[in-house]
Amino acid sequence: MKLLIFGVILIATHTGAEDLVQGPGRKLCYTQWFDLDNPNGNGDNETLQDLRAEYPKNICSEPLTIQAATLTEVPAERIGQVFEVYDTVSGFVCVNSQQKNGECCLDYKVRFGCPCFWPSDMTDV
Ligand SMILES: [Ca+2]
Ligand SMILES: [Ca+2]
Repeated sequence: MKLLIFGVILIATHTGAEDLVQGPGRKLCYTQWFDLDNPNGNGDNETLQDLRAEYPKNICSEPLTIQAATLTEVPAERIGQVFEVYDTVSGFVCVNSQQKNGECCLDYKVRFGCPCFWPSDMTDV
């Protein structure tokens, strides 16, 4: 009886390990860069909602990462401006009135990291 229980545990453990090995890869592929809006008006709005409307096939349904950068290729994190929205669910929004010293937002572009099996318009990292 003890031997049987030991055997069952062994099989269960083994199956779990196999699942791990065969689990889906998490390799990331980036979309193209998107720049829909300019900083005029109330700010620079690169929301996922707007981008999906404009490019319905180019962004996976659940992006894993988002990157924003200025049009001169500087990562948004290094600029030091305030971003109202910067996430994989809503996209990116910089509001002019939230910036220091009456500055306007710079013009930003965004791209998304998707699982690599997503079929369209992907470039490798
Ligand atoms: Ca604008
Ligand atoms: Ca922009």
